[in-house]
Amino acid sequence: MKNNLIKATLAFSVIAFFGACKPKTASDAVTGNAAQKVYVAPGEHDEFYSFTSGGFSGQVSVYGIPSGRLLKVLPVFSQDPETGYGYGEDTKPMLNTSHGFVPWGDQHHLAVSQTNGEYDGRWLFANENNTPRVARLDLTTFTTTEIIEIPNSAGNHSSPFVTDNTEYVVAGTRFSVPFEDVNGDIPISTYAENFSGAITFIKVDPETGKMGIDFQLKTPPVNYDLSRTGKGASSGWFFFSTYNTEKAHTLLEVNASQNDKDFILAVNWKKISEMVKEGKGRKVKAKYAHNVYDHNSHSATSTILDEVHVLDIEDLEGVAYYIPCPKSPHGADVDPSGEYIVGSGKLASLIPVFSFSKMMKAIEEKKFDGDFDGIPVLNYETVLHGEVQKPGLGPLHTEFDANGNAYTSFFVSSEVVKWNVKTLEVVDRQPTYYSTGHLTVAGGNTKNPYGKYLVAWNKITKDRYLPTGPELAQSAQLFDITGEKMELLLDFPTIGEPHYAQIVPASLIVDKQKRIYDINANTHKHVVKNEDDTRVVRNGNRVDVYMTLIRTHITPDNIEGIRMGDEVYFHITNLEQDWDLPHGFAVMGNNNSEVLILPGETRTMKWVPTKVGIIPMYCTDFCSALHQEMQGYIRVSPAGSNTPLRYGTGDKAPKAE
Ligand code: K7E
Ligand code: CUA
Repeated sequence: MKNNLIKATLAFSVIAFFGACKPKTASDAVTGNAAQKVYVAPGEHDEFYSFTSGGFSGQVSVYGIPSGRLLKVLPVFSQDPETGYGYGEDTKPMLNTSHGFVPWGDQHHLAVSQTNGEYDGRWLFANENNTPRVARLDLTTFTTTEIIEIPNSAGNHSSPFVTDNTEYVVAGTRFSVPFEDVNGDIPISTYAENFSGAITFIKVDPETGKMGIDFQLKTPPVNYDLSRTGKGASSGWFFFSTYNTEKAHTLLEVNASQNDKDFILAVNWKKISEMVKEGKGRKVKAKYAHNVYDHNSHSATSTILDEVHVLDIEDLEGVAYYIPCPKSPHGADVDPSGEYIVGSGKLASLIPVFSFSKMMKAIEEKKFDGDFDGIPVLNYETVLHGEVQKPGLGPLHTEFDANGNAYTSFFVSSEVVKWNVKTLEVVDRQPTYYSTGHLTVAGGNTKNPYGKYLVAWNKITKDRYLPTGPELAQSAQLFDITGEKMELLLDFPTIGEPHYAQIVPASLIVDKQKRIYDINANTHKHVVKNEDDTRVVRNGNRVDVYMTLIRTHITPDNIEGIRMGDEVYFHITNLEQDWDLPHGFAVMGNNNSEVLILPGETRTMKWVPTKVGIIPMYCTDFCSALHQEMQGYIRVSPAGSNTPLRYGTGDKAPKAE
């Protein structure tokens, strides 16, 4: 890596010295017109959105491509003080789980909804590893509108991946665990007998996008890493990479790396979904949360469900097969035609490419090498299209362009390698800085990739940016892939640790953008649609403040009669009906966060006074020239005092008695 860096620096000085001519070592340098290719002039828009996972930040960030400009961080699985997501009373239910309120998540993979194997730009699905969940974001508002928990699962890593018409979103478990209907208070060493894997199929309503678990496959206790849906010829199938076929429960780095080959599990989901319709399977008790946000009531609800439909995979005939795949495969990726399935063994020194038609033939002719826990194992050679020889070290993920090329990321040898899917020849390789995890080609997992750009999402940054103490921002690297050789254009830092991303043409999304919420459609339980209806209501020690915000005052902005021991709920409606005019709201000492209220929205913030006296409140979002005037006071009296409840703004503000 050091060498690469020195070469790159040298090459760069060569360019600087001789102008824009392409140096001999162009393979690891930036060419003269790179800046032009990523320059999006002020006021111009990027051609693509990149929805990028935030890893341990739990959020999703949105970048413009090719500029690499950060457009927004979307709160999904973690509380967000910038918007109040997960802090305010109306969004808190989004983070409810069977474990109670979980304010953080580990977000790795994203999937844009598809129609006919292409992005349709309607929804974005996001996984959460730690407390297994799948979220759906609405791309008209760029907000999280639904989160469903995955029971019988732990470490929801092989997720979320969608079928070619978004019939299903899948969620494969990383850890095998005992199912919830068996007593889990058992020795860990009984892993092989008592633990199970789970692959969950979440049905998506084609109109509303609403999710519900249709069925779960109970499988042998292996770890599921990643997956891809079939398309074209292989439409109706799903491919899951597995590791730990050794069934180890300790020191996996050694014990789960014993077998020469693990598996890619091929599953005919279409057939299984028909079996479910015909009544196959059984109900299993399992607790999981289903959280839904409503854009009219501007509120979320959380429901705890208690049952899932389970099918034991070994009981199913003719729908599941194992493809042997060398050395703990990470990615399992399907090319645009649907014919080729690429396995990426983390410890392998070659890339096996499997043929779907050969697989179907082998199944027909029953060419099996025995079985693994009751599931037929296909013969490696029989289903192999071929191997990419000496591609690099530590292949992780592969995406595709529209011209028959594949692009694979290499963590250990720190590079991106382009190879031809049919001939399996390496076409080009470019170093990355450093240790790439995922890579994303625009539309690279669809039937018709857009190609043009590739982004390598790197795990290690080292010296790419100005140092920022012991922790550095992760680096993303943008390549132009329109030519035979890939060309490095740009580095840009990311939020959290990026894993996968989806790069989507802006044209699929921009026209559907919502600009305001219609105040007339607001059905929030505590909405106030004009200032005359604002009020403060006491009920025992609960005080409800029905409040409005409009440029540039708060109604009511003077409130008296709050007492120590009260619980105060501010229900705040933003009366604006113009684009880009949020107001924010905060009270001194409020121990949650501000709430950001968009035009036409209502938000509820809870506040418990902590001392007697005068407490200021104000608008936190710079909304007009007189934003700084958008403020008010709350008078807090001792517990049991008889200060009357009085409130108002301007003429209506309480006067001295
Ligand atoms: Cu980062 Cu997809 Cu969780 Cu590979 S995974 S890098
Ligand atoms: Cu409203 Cu600042």
